Amino acid sequence: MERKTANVIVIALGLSFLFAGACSTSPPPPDESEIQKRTAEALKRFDDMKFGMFIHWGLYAIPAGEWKGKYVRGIGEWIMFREKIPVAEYEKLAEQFNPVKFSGDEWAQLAQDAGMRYMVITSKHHDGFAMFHSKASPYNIVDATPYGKDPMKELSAACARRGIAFGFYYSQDQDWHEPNARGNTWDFPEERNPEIYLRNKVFPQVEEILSNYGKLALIWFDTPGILSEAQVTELRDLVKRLQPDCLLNSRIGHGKGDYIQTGDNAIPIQVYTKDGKWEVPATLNDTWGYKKNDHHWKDPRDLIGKLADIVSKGGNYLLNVGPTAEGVIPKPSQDILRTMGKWLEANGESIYGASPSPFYFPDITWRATVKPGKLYLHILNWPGKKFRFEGLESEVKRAYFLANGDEVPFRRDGAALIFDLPAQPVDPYDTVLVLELADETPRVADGYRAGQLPDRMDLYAWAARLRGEEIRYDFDTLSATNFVPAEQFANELWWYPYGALDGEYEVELTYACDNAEAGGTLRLATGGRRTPRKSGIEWKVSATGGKFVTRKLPGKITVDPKTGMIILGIDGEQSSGIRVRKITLIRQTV
Ligand code: H79
Repeated sequence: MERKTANVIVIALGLSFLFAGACSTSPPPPDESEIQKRTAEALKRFDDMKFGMFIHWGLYAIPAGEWKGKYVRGIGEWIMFREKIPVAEYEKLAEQFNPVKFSGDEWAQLAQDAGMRYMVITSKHHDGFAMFHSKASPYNIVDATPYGKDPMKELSAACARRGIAFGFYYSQDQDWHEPNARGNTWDFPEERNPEIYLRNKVFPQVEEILSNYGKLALIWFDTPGILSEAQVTELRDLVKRLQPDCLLNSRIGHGKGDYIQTGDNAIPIQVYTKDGKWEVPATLNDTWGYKKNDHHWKDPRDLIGKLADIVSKGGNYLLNVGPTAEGVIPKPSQDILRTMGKWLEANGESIYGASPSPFYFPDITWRATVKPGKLYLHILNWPGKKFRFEGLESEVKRAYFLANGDEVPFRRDGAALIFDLPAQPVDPYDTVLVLELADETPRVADGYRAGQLPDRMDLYAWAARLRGEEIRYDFDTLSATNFVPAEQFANELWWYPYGALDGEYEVELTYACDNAEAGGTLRLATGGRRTPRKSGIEWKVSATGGKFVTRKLPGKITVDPKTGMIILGIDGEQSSGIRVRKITLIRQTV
């Protein structure tokens, strides 16, 4: 089997050189101004979609987070890397891959039921295995598995029938199957010649995915690393020549993308519009590829709130499912997504095609989206029967709940509006209150506009990425808990400023701690994804008698516009029960 594969690779090598040669005689890419125009139009369509389905599906769904009887921590599709599984051994998984329960129609129907307007699926992840029929490499689902069919044909067609935009994820830089790509250090020598890998695999395969599956809304590249700017430019030109309307994400590298990805599961803390369109790739549990032991499903309340939060800040939400090796999307994922779809059925007007908030967000009570003449207030944490909303100067002609049309009484009190709300939310996840305005675009009072942050800023646990396998968020107490120490992947809160903060800050902590839980060390640090952490504040956690209190921490942290994240961790064997509701940053004026 290995010998056979090797032979086919040699033949494929020869063919693909011919193939690459053929490209140079095909028409040149459209001129740059035409590309820019088509890209701007595609971006507008993409911006309107707001919500998409990400699908991570590959050979890693077979081990499903377990290798040789042992549980493997971390994201499931990284199992080959984490366990340093030799190519020859990992390749054998293909012989078992037979997703007889796969139905492109069912997957596309689920996306439609969820209110998702686009879909992005792994055509090839870091493990190098093509989930489509590739002539460029025999290591693909048609030629190397007993299944022998190309599921991407069925899936792309099912999406097209439903008007769901379709795109492919393609790992262009890491490929653990190839000696000249980045990533596999356990099988192959250190020297790499990515040019060989690009000519023989990436360019031909990207040409295949652009040629055989209809119109692609986008190609989603990932983890840029060793490819040069010239190589990435060639990759971009290839895509734009074959499909000028196909968008490229920023993870193509070297600033050649058309729109930005935030970090995985990373939501900016405030409205973020200065760098153009962006998208948050996010998981429904703690993995992308299927893991049989990961039952840490996010609450629909969290996900619907995050959708409103992201759209309020100018982003799209790309939410992942990890189908099994049989081709089934796990039932909990399906249930969660259909719950989101129900909410969108009633409230989609406030999401699709909406513009971001003109206000900054002082807390987690509400978020805001905008359409001509309308302001949508997404009430995520019910404020009780009186809701005081500050900073809107435009005259409000009418206020009503989007889900049922019920009028909401209100009056003005200077710069504030006071709404009379029912005692209970209309929707348990996000009640949308529509304000019909006398103005086409809302006029916002000075001091309340997005980008005008006050000197005291709350960062709530809800708005942080929960990082680690044990940490949990609790809606009743609005707090994160279970800061269990872990050797790898510590349980932490990560906030992403994305340029919103700049300066030196003192910090207050709002938290609850029983006597028995006190004494551990709380760490507050800043860092980037590629830059080392800068230690900020260390503080011995004191007991609060179990009640929520706010305490000033000693020292300061420094955040500049380039700071990737603000990190809060608690070390201490006894500390897991501590509850963290928020930190408050107090800007120091020089
Ligand atoms: O496709 C998904 C991930 O597989 C991919 N991006 C999303 C969309 C991704 N590639 N790299 N990363 C995410 C960062 C991964 C870092 C880690 Fe690890 C991989 C942490 C644990 C496994 C590298 C290996 C650092 C520690 C071990």
